[in-house]
Amino acid sequence: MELRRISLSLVAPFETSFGVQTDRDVLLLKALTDRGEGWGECVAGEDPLYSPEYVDGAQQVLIQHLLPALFERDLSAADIEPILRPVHGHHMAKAAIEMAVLDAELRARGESFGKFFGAVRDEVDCGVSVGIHPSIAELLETVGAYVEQGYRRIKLKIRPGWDVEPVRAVRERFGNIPLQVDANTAYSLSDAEQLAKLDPFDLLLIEQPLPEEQVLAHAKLAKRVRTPICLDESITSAQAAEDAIELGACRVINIKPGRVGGYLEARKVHDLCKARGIPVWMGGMLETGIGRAGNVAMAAMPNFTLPGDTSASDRYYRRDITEPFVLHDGRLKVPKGAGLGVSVDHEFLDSITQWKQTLMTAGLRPVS
Ligand code: NPG
Repeated sequence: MELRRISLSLVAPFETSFGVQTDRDVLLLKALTDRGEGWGECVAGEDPLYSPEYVDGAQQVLIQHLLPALFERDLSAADIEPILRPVHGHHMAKAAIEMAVLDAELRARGESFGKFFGAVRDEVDCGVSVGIHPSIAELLETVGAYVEQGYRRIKLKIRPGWDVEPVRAVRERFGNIPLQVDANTAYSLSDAEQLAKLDPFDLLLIEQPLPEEQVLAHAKLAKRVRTPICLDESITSAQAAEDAIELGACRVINIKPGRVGGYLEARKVHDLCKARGIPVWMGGMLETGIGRAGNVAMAAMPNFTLPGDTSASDRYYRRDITEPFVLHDGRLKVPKGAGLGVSVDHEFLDSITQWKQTLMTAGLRPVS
């Protein structure tokens, strides 16, 4: 397995209730197998602000705990989660391994991620996530540009002090566009009255208003607001999804493969939600073209009925490490080639690589 850290600047700062991001420090994995190579992207951020995981920790746990359990075994992607189960948590690190092995496996047998997931569409509807802005005027300018580009849904990041006014302003300016908000856990149940002030704006959903462990509080909040509640951070597995649905904590679920430990668990969340009549949509974690390729493929599954945070490459990066995903009529094409179906621009990748290490079998001998 080759591990690599790359640095990419975002085209614009992205502010959420948990901080401002201007750059991405991405950990990539390349599985080197006897049947070919495969790529994985770890979505852990630089700091543990979205969830407990962060990229330095992911790198450490991969090298010290996860990869040693896997070497010198004849592995299929489906074997990885059971083998790694004794290590608690670290879903984003585990997901990156599974993704790299799945990519190698599918490339070797000439099957695309889309085909593997049972994609029912060639293209997926795309939304865009709009950060907190310094002023309403600047927010309207950003939203206007995305609407112009054809995005099929706008998501506004909110936090206490930046919620009803930006939503009102966007509704007044852009009318009836599909609109939703994301609080990234910034509220408490005592804010129910404030959150109910969003009800008149006909939002598709309010995403993760309360802290991730407060699933019951979400069920209580759901009785006090009309807008459907969607969970993101709280849904760490198919079991967590089942429990949240049973409790009445959410009517919609955001699926992020990294958050649940990989694409195979994400597929279970999709299937469970489909059986329970809960629509899902694909989240985004500012992925490069590698992560985006997998996410776009999964978003072509039948129960992904709402536009995802699967935006075009140029919403994130001036230059991506794969061929760019380009928006056509508010949609991205599902890659058709084997595995992830994208190719990595090695020259560019090497130019932005900050650190690289190859770990081989037998005691994790680093090879430089
Ligand atoms: O388009 O990839 C994207 C970004 C979508 O808002 C987005 N992601 O809370 O869902 C989120 C947020 C995020 C980004 C979370 C980076 C964690 C890391």
